[in-house]
Amino acid sequence: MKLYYSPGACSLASHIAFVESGEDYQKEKVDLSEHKTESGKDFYEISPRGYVPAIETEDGLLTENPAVLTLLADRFGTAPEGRDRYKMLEWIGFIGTEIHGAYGPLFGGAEGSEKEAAKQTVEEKFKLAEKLMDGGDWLVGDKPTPADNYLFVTTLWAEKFGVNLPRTLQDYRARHKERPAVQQAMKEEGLG
Ligand SMILES: N[C@@H](CCC(=O)N[C@@H](CS)C(=O)NCC(=O)O)C(=O)O
Repeated sequence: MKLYYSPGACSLASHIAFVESGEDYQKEKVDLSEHKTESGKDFYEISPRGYVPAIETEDGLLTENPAVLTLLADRFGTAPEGRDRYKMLEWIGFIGTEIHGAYGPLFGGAEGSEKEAAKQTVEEKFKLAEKLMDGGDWLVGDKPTPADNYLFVTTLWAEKFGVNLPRTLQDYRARHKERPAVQQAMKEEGLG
């Protein structure tokens, strides 16, 4: 498989899953401001949506975090079974639409009161995430799934935009940073 990614973007969640799997894979960086790949291709020609993550599989291109993260969890044996599988999907939906979505104005360059309002919305979503986690170390079960990788990436964005994180999510972020796969994927993306 091949991962199209951009440093520090939501594709880092998939990148961590690839590293953690220990499987062979390829990756190519995408400059999202130009929608050009590292090898000079127009990314829209590869993926009309123009978003990362995008993965090339034997069956063609797959995009959208819920699909990509679930496929990787299935392939790499990190998908929980039974009801927990749906709990993982529930989290991926919540993270994508509620948390990632709430960052939209911040990624869009909002300033002043618009920026402050967006930060407040993101903070409220994190408070809700904290409540839903109910004191657990990971989102589902006793080990991280790709849903955790995704939530982790959004906690990194909190650092970037000066969003206040609840204490338990600061600890959650720190727990991820101890994972060797997280350290390696971040290093490969040039993140500190
Ligand atoms: N609906 C997509 C959104 C993914 C997304 O927002 N990707 C961002 C990076 S985190 C991106 O590629 N943005 C490029 C752009 O806006 O053109 C998904 O869930 O995968």
